Amino acid sequence: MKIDQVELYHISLPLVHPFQTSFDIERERECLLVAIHGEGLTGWGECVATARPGFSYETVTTAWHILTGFIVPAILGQTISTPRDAIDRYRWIRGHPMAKAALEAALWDLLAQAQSTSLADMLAPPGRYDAPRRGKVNVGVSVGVQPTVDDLLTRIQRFVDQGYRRIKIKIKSGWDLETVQAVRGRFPDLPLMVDANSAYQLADAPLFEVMDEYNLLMIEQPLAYDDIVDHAKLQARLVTPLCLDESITSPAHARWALEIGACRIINIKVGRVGGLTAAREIHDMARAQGVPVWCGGMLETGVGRAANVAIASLPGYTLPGDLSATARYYAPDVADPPFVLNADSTLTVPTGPGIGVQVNRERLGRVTIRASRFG
Ligand code: OSB
Ligand code: MG
Repeated sequence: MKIDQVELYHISLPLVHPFQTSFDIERERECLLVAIHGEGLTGWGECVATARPGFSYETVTTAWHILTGFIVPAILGQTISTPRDAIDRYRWIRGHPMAKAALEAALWDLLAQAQSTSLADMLAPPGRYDAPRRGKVNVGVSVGVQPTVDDLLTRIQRFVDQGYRRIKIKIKSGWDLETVQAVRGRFPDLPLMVDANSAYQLADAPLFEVMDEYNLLMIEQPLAYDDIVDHAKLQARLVTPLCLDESITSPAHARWALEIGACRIINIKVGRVGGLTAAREIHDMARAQGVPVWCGGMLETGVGRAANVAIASLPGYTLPGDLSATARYYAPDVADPPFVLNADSTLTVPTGPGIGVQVNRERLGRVTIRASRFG
C-alpha cells in the first residue's frame, strides 16, 4: 500500500477525575494522534507521551519532533505492505519508543482495514498461537493518589460497585503502608496491587517486606525507572511478585529482566516498548517462559484504548489490564463507540475492521492544540 498522507494532532482532553501518581498530577491528558492515509483508507494511532517528562523522557513535543522530522519522512510516499516494512525504515532512530509506536499503531489499523480484518485478528493470525485469542479482556482500574485515605476508600468502593474486580493503587512515600493497610482492612479479599512508579530505593526493602504480608497480586515498579539490578535484589527478598513497567523499554530489556530475576510479571505498554510488534514479541517470549503479562495503560483516548484491548486479547495476557471503561477517563472521548464495562469485569474486543473505533472529527477539532499534514 502506498502511504499518501500523514496527519498529526496534538490534543488536550480534560480528564473526568485528576490522576495523581508518585511523580505528577494530570488534569488534562495531552497526547498526539496520528492518521495515515492510503488506498482511500485512514488508520489511527495514539502517541502516549505526556506533556511532562515524568513517566519517560519523551513528551508530546519530543514525539512531535521525532515524528515530523524523521519517522513521517521515512514512510511518506513509500509502499508499505507490513508493519515490518515501516519499522525497518526508522530502525536507525535510537530511543523514542512512544513516537515510533504511534506511527506503527496507525499503520496496523490501516493495514488491517485494507485486509477487512480486525486488529485483534491481525495480531493473532491462524496458526500463530495454540490457543484462541480472547473475545473479551479482563480489566481493572488504576486509582491515583487521593487527598485522604477516606477519599481513596470511597473511590475504590465506587469502582467495585461498578463491577471492577481488580484494583491497583498508586503509592509513594507517605502514601504507602498505612494506605495499603486501610484498603486491605476494608476490602480483605479484593484482588489488589500497588504501583510505585519508581518512588523507592533498595534501602526501602524493609517497607516492601512488610507489604509482603498483605496478599498483593504484585508490586509494580518500586525502584528506579532505569534499574533492573536492584529490582532483582528486592525480588529475591519478597514472596509477592514484582512487576516491571518503566524499566522495560524493549524486548531485549524484557529478556534481560527475566534472565536476572528482576520481576515475575511484566506490564506491557505498547508505547513504552516501541510498538505493537515489540509488544507482541515480549508477550510471545514471556508466554514461552510461563511469565504472566498484562496490558498497562497511559490514560489513552479511545484510539489507544482500542489498540490496547486488541493486543490484550492475545492468549498470554492472563492478568487484568489497566483498561477501564471510557467513562472513567473522558466525557466525551474523541472516538466512538465508547468502551463499556461488562458485568464480568471485561471489555469487549472490537470486531470491526482495524481498531474498530471511529475518530469524531468535530470533537477532535475542539480539543486540538496543533495540527499538521504531510503529503
Ligand atoms: O504507571 O501504569 C502507570 C498512567 C499514566 C502513567 C503511568 C501509569 C498510569 C496508570 C494509568 O496507571 C492506567 C490507566 O490508563 O488506566
Ligand atoms: Mg505503572
